[in-house]
Amino acid sequence: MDRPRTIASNAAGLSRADYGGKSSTLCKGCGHNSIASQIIQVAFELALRPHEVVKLSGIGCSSKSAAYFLGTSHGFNGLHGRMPSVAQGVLVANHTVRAIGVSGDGDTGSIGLGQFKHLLRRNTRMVYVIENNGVYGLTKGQFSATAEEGLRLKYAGHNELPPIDLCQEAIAASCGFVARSFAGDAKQVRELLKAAFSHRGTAVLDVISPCVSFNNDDESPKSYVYGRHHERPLQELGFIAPADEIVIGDTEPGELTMVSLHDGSRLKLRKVEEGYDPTDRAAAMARLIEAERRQEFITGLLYYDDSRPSYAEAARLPETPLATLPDAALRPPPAALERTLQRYR
Ligand SMILES: Cc1ncc(C[n+]2csc(CCOP(=O)(O)OP(=O)(O)O)c2C)c(N)n1
Ligand code: SF4
Ligand SMILES: [Mg+2]
Repeated sequence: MDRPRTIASNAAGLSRADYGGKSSTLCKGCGHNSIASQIIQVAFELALRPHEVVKLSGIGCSSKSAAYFLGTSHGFNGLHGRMPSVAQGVLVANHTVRAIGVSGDGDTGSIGLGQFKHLLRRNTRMVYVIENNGVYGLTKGQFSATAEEGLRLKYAGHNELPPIDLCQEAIAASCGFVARSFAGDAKQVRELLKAAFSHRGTAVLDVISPCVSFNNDDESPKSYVYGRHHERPLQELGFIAPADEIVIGDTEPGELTMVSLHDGSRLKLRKVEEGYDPTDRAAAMARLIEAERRQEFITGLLYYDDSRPSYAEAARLPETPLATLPDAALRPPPAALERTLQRYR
């Protein structure tokens, strides 16, 4: 039962501290720490009930960071690159829990790329955060699949291969919520996270998250200095929960776009880049390819489409989660099997 609300507590009667986790053992200044703080803040602001949340991760410094938020929620730290399979299992067993996966660019873009693409294809409802630093931080800084071609780093040397853009991969896989952000832009990360929790299917948030130990040279596109100087937001974002609806009487025609989210909340997009339409799939892909060519770092809501059913909807999972159905419903008696077999005899 929810606790009564006090000034420092949210609608679930919980304080921000109730959403914390263990103390971080990551390097001081690691972008992943900042993302963990934003997850805590967003879970507090959305008044998520920790026992209704499951956090999932693979292997890497990024995947370790799931221990640093929502300490009383459910959690499963899977194998490297296999978080999507674990998430799928969890969400088939109980599609009513709120799921957040935290992964790295290696975990998602290198070893886990196939798993990532199939999760998006299924549109399993979860927030999928990629903490993208272009290197395998945990194993001492080798280039990952998202490292820029030609990048030279002190420990990893020279990268000969072209990068994989995980937002392009997500759009190609028909993901209906694709966003990019920067760990140094806390407000944008928060607004996108809130909207991601309200999405119907898989919501991908690719956050450039500098690795201060192995990929933070000023000229590296995944460093703090580069991000601060080159971030080019497509929109200014504001999340509006259903209960806040009353405050949006001030829309300015032509400047604001409202994106209606699945649960009745909305994302307010104030155009920064003239003419950018996040609902145009081909244009979103073209803009990402253009950004890559110009070595630009675009952030914001890149693509949005709420029309695809989630996996639970497409698979017609019963309203009551499979995990809580009684044995009688899950295990039909031998006579039921016999009746089914009769049809094939
Ligand atoms: C099957 C398997 N292969 C390789 C490894 C070694 N390994 C552990 S973490 C990691 C890469 C982590 O990189 P990333 O996902 O980008 O996370 P980061 O540490 O950068 O946050 C690798 C290759 C492993 N644990 N398991
Ligand atoms: S090695 Fe890099 S990714 Fe890992 S904790 Fe340190 S700064 Fe973060
Ligand atoms: Mg990494």
